[in-house]
Amino acid sequence: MSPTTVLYVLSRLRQLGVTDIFGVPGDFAFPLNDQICEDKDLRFIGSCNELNAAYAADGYARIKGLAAINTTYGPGELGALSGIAGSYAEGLPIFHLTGQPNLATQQARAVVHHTLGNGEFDLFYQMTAPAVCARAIITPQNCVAETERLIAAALHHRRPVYMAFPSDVAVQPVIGSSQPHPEPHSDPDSLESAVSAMVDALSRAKTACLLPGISLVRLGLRREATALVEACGLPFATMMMDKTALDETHPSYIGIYDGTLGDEQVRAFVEEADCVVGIGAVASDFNTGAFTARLDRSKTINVLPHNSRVGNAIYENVEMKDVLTALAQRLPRRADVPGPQPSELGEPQGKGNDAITAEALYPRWSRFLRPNDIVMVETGTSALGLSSAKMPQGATFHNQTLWGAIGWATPAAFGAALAAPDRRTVLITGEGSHQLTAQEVSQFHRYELKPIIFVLNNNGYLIERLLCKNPDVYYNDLAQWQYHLLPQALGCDGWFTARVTTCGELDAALAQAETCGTGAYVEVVTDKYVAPPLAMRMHESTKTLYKS
Ligand SMILES: Cc1ncc(C[n+]2csc(CCOP(=O)(O)OP(=O)(O)O)c2C)c(N)n1
Repeated sequence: MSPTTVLYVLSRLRQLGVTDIFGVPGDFAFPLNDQICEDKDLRFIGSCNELNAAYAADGYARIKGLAAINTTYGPGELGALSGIAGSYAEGLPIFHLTGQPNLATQQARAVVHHTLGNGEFDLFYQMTAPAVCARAIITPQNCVAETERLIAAALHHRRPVYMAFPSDVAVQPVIGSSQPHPEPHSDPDSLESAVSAMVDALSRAKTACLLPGISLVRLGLRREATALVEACGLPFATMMMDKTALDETHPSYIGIYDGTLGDEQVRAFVEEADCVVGIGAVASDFNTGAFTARLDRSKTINVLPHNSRVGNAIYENVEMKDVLTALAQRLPRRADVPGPQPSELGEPQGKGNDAITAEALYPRWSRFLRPNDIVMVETGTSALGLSSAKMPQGATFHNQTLWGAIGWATPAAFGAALAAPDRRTVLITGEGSHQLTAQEVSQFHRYELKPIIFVLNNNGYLIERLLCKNPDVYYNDLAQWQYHLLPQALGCDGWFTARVTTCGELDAALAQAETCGTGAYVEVVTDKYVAPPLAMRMHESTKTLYKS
């Protein structure tokens, strides 16, 4: 007997490493919900809402390489759509499985709940189109082929895909069979031309460096990229979105390159190099220090997932993995290009009853981090302050640098923690962002995870105060919450919680959070305008940031 359409899809997702599916159940999705729960190798992870489910899946995919969510028709799936769009921007393959009314209902154009009441049933399928790289409405006949097409698309593009199951189709057996699509491979001639051009360019360069980018992480190529760094001996910097693409304790690491807003030594070294090799780095606003980075295209190489550029020449059909491996074999090791030492945040300032300044806070947070931590940092001033904190060995820094949806980090930290329960998850979020999705804190306790959560309470949307015309305008103010009381209300029994307003209290809370052995939630209260230096430089750079 053939498996049902849903069972077929679930078995393929399991083979790819998905063990948890985030979502909110609903009647049109019951056949999917039920079949997930009946599978002993899968868990249905009930989220507080669909947006949070999508963010949790995004965090999970950052650790495991891919993830899945399950929503119901209409309001359910649309709730997730903004999160799915974020995963698209940030290059994460998420499988969005949604349940639809059965075919008889659709054909009768019946007025049923979760519709606009106009008999149109494909509207949400249409709405999802720009936020996914492939989509399908499943039938028994197309299920196998469409599943393989969508898996191949999601893994090739590292973007979300969408599958809709009419509720009767969800439990019907698949018809036919198919094979997984072959993985993409490089065209040998194109690969040879690309790699030769890169080796030539680098051999002519007196100074050179690498800029490893986020796509190598998304493709799971950390090992290959590190091998290249070690083979060629060249220094590497990373941009904001790419932070910890490679280990920051590596001796070849020189720091974050962020145009004129970042470290001047790193800027000068990168921009004065005769050749800069990007490995999937993206020249976005926050990656380029508000577009102040100056990299002459003629002296840059960019190795992208499926093609490469050397100066102005593009080489199609070359896989990043093959290019990295070939370069590691063919580039001579150079010891003649010494780079600067990465800067650190220095000694924490302040003690006892001193108020918590930026110079007190960010160095303390930096010192708190441990090897292999998952560090989830929200959009806002905290991400800017922590971008130049040197991460310990194996620690990975995660931020939604391109999509930048506030509220993402709290559920994403939950998803990441669930994906790697043996690693410590540290979430750092502004209180304004936290207000969007704070209820997802409850899930950590529900699934016996013990995160360490810092909520930076600076009485409003500080990064917006620094970017808008009038910092004190009231749209940047917030309802005042008792943040440190939230874990208890959200069922996180036994957690260590604290609200700290002085350096002494902060030190005590950090020590407790480190050793308490439970989840920890610390509200860090600062003055309204306590901002790290990079946020202040952003404040001074609105002209280039908004290209006026
Ligand atoms: C979903 C969404 N809505 C609105 C914004 C605009 N926005 C960007 S940062 C920010 C404020 C962040 O404030 P907070 O989390 O308190 O951090 P702070 O900068 O104060 O440290 C807002 C509202 C956004 N990025 N995403």
